[in-house]
Amino acid sequence: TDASSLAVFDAAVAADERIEPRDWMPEAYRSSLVRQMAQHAHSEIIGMQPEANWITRAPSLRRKAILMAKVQDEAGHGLYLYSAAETLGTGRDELLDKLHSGRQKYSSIFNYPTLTWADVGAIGWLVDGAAITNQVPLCRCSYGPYARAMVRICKEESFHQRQGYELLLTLSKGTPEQHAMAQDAVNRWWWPSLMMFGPPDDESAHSAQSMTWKIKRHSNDELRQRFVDIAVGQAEGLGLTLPDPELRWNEERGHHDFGEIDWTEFWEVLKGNGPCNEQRITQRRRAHEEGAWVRDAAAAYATKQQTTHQA
Ligand code: FAQ
Repeated sequence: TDASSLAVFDAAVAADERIEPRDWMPEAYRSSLVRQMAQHAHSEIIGMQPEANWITRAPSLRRKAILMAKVQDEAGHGLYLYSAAETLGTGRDELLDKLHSGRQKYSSIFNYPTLTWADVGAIGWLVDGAAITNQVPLCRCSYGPYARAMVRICKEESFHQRQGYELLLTLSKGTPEQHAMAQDAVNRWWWPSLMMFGPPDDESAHSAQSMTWKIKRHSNDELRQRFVDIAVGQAEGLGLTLPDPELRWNEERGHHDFGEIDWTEFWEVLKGNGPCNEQRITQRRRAHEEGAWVRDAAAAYATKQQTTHQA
């Protein structure tokens, strides 16, 4: 019966065991996981766009090769995550359709423009840094396929974060113009990076339930605080300033206090009114249409292989 299945499920979650695709699970657990994993997968593939804009303009062959590898990794992360979501019974076609028709979200961060080369560094340092802070605990997510995908993704994200830091450090120690460019990029990416962790806990619709199910292990505000605490020391190492006059160490809390996030801006970006929402989704739909022949060819090839092997 459902009651005894639920008891088995609850006991497994309580004992920190993994829920696997064939295990019984509450429908709401399944749909919330699909929601989060799909949003995560969409973020990876939409997230390729802001940086891909700089591949042809990278300042050296070395930088170009590194950036191409990073953007390809992001495509790979999208694929692991769509595959992990498929284990819950939702196909990639369906999820992509929801992205293209605006029924599923992707991270707010990718709706901001990459104005200069230094933005590639700021994305690596701050956006990948925020992504790792949020994703390391997801390696212990109760759903097995998502947790396992996250292990590999985190390793690659950590390389991405390093390359961003190293890029920014090079600019920061360069000419005064290069230093200014690095500082300007950090000024523009800092606050949007803090928004990646989601709304404040008291406005986070899914947090309580997701934490009970051990999909999420920490609240949005806890992870945001962790990220701020890490970033402060790294900014010092870079010789750059974080654009927040209220940022200071609070001895009593053992954490940094920081200024108020512009939540109006966050909700506007989620509603589709960020600086690049339109451009990102248009580009994504076009890429999907232009890739139709590849999907058709791959399907035709698979059918042909199957018939050849059967014969
Ligand atoms: N943007 O109740 P909560 C990357 C939505 S990293 C857009 O707190 P939840 C790597 C939320 O979906 C970025 N929407 O939600 C990379 C919900 O709406 P819904 C991707 C947001 O799920 C780097 C509503 O607000 N990482 O891609 C955002 O408990 C560089 C209420 O929020 C992940 O997705 C936002 N920032 O917590 C790639 C990590 N925040 O679904 C390329 C996995 C919230 O009801 C280049 N996801 N919303 O319509 C998570 O950890 C969680 O889903 C949170 C949100 C923490 C993002």
